Amino acid sequence: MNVREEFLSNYVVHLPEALPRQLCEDWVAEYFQRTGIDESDPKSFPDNANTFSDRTRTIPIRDVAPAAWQVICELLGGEENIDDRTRDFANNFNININRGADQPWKGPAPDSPGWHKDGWFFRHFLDSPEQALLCLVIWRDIQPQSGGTFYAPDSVPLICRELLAHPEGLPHTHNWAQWIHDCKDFREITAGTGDILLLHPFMLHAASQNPSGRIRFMNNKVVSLREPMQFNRPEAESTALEASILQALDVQSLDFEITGARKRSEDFSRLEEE
Ligand SMILES: O=C(O)CCC(=O)C(=O)O
Repeated sequence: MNVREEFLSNYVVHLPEALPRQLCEDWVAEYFQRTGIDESDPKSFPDNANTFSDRTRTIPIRDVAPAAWQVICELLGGEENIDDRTRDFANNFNININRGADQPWKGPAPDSPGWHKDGWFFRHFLDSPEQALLCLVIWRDIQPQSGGTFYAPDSVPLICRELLAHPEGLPHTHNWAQWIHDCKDFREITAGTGDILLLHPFMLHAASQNPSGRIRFMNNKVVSLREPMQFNRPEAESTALEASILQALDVQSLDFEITGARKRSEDFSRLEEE
């Protein structure tokens, strides 16, 4: 199966060892050195332990993970389509030190807390360019029950239909999670050091508990398009992302027009007025 077919079948592509192991180990070691956190000593954990770390390093995806960059470009119809501001990896890790570690473990299910669609910095339309992929970068291996993100592949068609029904656009605070109750396919990410998972941008997902005693190091890297998607190109010219949305809506082509104004924060910060 090529990556386009894989994305169309699963709404996710898992790229093992896409980043060099040594780089991952160096960046994780630098985090421990910089923060003074000792994984074996909970007294060294900060108060808000499960949040983003500071960004001190940045590197172009093309240079550090060329094969992954090629796949990203392939799914989005070519490098020229990708917003220049979203072409780097950085070490502002999503840290999960011990989320919910004091509670009994519960696997992914409709009642897991925190299901959401990503994109707090823009108003959401079916063709929105701002969140074109959910790129999960795994800096250290994630075993089962160790903070791997939960996701629900069969949420994608439901979110496509919700967006199609709202050409006026929806705020990022919309109740996306209502659709999780119609999903049946619930998964938990497990991955190796340096793996990259490219999830469909409409995928409902949620943070999970991490009772493992091992810090989960991940980035959720937004990749944006320069221009809105188009759903009425000749079939062979649709990008894999566009084709996945047409497939999810069970149509060959779509004349989609937005009826409300696009809105975004230029610095990717949370849109407050929404
Ligand atoms: O920390 C996680 O596993 C989930 C992160 C997440 O949901 C997000 O960044 O949108």
